[in-house]
Amino acid sequence: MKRYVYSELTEKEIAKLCKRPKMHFDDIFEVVNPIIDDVRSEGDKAVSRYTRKFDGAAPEPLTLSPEDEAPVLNDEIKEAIDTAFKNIYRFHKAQLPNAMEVETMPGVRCMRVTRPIERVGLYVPGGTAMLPSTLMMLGIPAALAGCREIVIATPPGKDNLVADELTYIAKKIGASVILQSGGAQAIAAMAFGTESVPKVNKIFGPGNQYVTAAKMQLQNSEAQVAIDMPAGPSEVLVIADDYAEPVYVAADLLSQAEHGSDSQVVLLATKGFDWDQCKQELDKQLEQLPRKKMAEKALNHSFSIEVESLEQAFNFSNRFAPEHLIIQCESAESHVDEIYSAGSVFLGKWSPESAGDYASGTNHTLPTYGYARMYSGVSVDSFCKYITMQHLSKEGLKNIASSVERLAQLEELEGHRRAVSLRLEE
Ligand code: HSO
Ligand code: ZN
Repeated sequence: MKRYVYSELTEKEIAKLCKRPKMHFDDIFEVVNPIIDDVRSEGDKAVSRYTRKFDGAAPEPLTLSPEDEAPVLNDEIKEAIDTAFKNIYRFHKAQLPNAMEVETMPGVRCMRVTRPIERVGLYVPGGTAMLPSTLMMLGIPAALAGCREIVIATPPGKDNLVADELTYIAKKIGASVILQSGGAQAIAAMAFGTESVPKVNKIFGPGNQYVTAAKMQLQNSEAQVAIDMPAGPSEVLVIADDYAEPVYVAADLLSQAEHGSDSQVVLLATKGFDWDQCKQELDKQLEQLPRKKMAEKALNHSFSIEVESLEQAFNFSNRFAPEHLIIQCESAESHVDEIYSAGSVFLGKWSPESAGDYASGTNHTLPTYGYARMYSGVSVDSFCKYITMQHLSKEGLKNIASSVERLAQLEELEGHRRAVSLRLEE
């Protein structure tokens, strides 16, 4: 990990460190666009063909109904999932929005009601890791919001089967369909709908560059589908002071680095932090990781900065806008007001990112690539729409009439003015 000293960095260098590596989508679009076109015109047939081609699997049937599945899990795994499920459910249940009504002027009542997005598609990546946690993070808020149809897409394993952990969770969230396919073909199937896959209104979930590219293309297409957020590699920024435990700091950096060789890992620490021990721990703990190669590559393009004060650290962190921010400082909670941009924050030395990744209750589908500056992570809100309504009494209309009429005149929209004046003429 490269180490910089904050006070020696120029403004230009700081800006460069906050930039993420450029993603090159042109080549990927060339692969993804024909897949999208084929799925649109041929439906299931194209989805199966591409699944065979890219995943080397030919699941039959292409879709499963969770209702008909009888997953078998050992007690320990079941208990682990159930504990996480309960906590995620509790935290997300508290997010359910309340109906709202405001009388803005006497007789003018404005209301807002919430409705679920009817059909949603949840993408659960396969590839280098099977991710039942991601299905909980997407499925639980979808179920709480009241989405009528929940479609899951996930690449089949080499044995042509969807993991029992996934079918177990699919049943708990009341999903109606599991599409046994991944990649751009699965995203296109959910966006357009096929013979066996219902068309959805919004697609959620992380994925590789092909999945991301397909989501980007489809949200701007005739498919009329929304997506959760733009995606980039996973990332963590750790802020550590003299009191931080180097062993834990190293472990947290590695837990993010093992996600992929493109993971972004950043450490901001004071001069008094035990840098040497942290470096030794990184080397030592890295050796013990089965995904050592991936984590090592991620660390090679990661960096650390020695800061003079925590104020400097928070300034940089807010500019960087990390997906995860871990604060290992003496009184971590006292810094909450200094945080403006981050996907999810972990306060104090007993709060590893892994807790939020799996089981504490917060969501792990978060904005990456600096998008925490303007996006939030997935929540119940992501599965809801808000509809405003109003009711005016005659008195109410009288009360706002002059304002509406004058503004309509100003905009030279006579029809608008008349819709009010006509009513009040009698
Ligand atoms: N840290 C990942 C989520 C995850 N971790 C899933 C383990 N499983 C999100 O950036
Ligand atoms: Zn993780």
